[in-house]
Amino acid sequence: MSSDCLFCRIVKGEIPATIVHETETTTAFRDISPQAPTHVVLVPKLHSPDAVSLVKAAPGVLDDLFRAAGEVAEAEGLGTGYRLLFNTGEDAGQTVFHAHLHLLGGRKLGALA
Ligand code: DGP
Repeated sequence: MSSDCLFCRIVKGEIPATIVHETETTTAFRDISPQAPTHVVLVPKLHSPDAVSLVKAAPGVLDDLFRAAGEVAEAEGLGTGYRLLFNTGEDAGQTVFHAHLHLLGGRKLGALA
């Protein structure tokens, strides 16, 4: 946990967020700036700056994130499809340097840029 990391602070409950799912290793909450009718961010409770660092530090946690994403997608009724993505690094548009998996759905999604 890092005291100056936004997502660590959401995980700890210091900053409010709409939590939709929680497991031993993962917290999932609605994105503050949704890009689709359903836009949930799934974050490991363990601080790691991006997904590749996370898989090196704690490989099982990545499995947990994807499992939790499937559970959220089912709960949100996204049976016709959804997108899971990690922005990794500044050029990919990553703005919060605590690994997080975006789950987007609820509309037809366009091609990736
Ligand atoms: P990325 O650009 O991949 O680093 O995604 C960061 C996401 O985090 C972005 O879609 C907006 C979201 N976000 C940023 N600050 C907050 C916040 O304070 N609360 C919530 N719920 N989401 C946030």
